[in-house]
Amino acid sequence: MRVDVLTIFPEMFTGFLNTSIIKRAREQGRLEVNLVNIRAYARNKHRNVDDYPFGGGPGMVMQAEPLFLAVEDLLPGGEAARPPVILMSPQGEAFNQGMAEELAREEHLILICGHYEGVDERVRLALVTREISIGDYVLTGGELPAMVIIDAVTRLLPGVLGAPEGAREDSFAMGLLEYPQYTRPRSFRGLEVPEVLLSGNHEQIRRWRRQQALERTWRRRPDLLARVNLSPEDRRFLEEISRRERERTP
Ligand code: 4HQ
Repeated sequence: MRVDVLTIFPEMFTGFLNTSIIKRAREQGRLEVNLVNIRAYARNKHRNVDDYPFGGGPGMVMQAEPLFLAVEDLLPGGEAARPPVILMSPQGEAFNQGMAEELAREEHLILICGHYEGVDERVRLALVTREISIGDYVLTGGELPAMVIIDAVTRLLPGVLGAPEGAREDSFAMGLLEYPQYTRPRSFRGLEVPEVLLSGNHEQIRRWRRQQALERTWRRRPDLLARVNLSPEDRRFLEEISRRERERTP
């Protein structure tokens, strides 16, 4: 997959792109990230890419022209399918695992990192095909959101994670939160590893993990349960914990 990132701070990506799984995916040729400095497309000699808002008010607005020129430079018309042009914005659709899976099926993405009070509305109207938010809080720029998207998408690309189930078995792919994990030693400062995990009984371990994932999700993120495929055994278990809870707090 190729990802073009339009940014005024390309240096923010250096550590991210040269670390761990993202670095390896790039070395393996599974991910190619092309950092485009929006300032290279500024018209005035000061390389400004922002200006005052029409109508007045505080702050500055990112100009349309440098972003249009940058995207047009990336799409000289040769590419048959137009890649998604994604703007990072708190007004976008909330990013989730389903969107990461969808984006991971694309050959090419263009990510636009905004700054200042936002971007000229004509960028949204005529350039952007999708707006994505990584959460309900305000950041100084779209660079961290772009890295979040690249990270979540890259681990889903074929061959990037060692085991092929590695990416699919995890919590959000199953729709549930993760079960508790333990490693050596068996006893740490008086805290013991649950006996069942040492039992070697794989059917019991599977059931325990499923129940832990169900209970955690029920307690912390009950909203997620609505979209999970629950077996009759899962339903019986959830009935049981909710009955126990009702008895504990009448
Ligand atoms: N931004 N999810 C860029 C965000 C944001 C978010 C604020 C985007 C500043 C200029 N982007 N503008 N949350 O907070 O995507």
